[in-house]
Amino acid sequence: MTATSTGQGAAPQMTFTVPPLPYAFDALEPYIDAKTMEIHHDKHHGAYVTNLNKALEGHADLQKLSVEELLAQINKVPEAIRSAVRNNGGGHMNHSMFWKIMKKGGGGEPGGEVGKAISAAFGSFTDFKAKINDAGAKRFGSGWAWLLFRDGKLVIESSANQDNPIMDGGKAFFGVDVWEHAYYLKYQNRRPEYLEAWWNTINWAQVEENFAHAKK
Ligand code: MN3
Repeated sequence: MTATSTGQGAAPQMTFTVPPLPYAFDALEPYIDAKTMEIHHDKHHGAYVTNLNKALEGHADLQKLSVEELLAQINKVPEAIRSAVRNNGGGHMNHSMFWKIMKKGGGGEPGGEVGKAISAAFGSFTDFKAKINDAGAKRFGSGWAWLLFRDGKLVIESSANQDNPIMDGGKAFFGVDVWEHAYYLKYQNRRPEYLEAWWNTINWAQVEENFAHAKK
């Protein structure tokens, strides 16, 4: 792919960047190993951002949009770059949320408004957890399991590849990556074991914040 020069006097180009991981690579040990975090953040997320920026080269109108705006109107993106924007933009948006909802010493049960909303929608935290694990385990191939608002209701869904519920009107604020790259080094084919361990990393304060934002 050839790089496009913007030339002198052109408006500054918006390019997407990988947000720094808000903790050390080994912060989520023993649940998620340091090597997985390093490759996942630097290489996988890095590649999504590089490829998203490449896809948008020469599309000044699209470069002005946030990744959320791009994906919410993915069907209006020119067909020639639509798949690239969908996959790499989705990858960028999904992982940007994923890093933030984990932390060192996370886990436990959610309190606050999100805790109440989860119990009201799914019966109990235990039931909710089982439903997310089930959605993640049953997603064939690569994808994500999500907690989202759809038509004003709190629901659990899974999506393929890097699709995000925003692509068809959902507002996801919590989710888990079930691509093999998220767990294979430590868990190999044991996706349910990874999912079970992952709950010990959750940053519920961040999820509460995401929930308040998504609810609006
Ligand atoms: Mn991933």
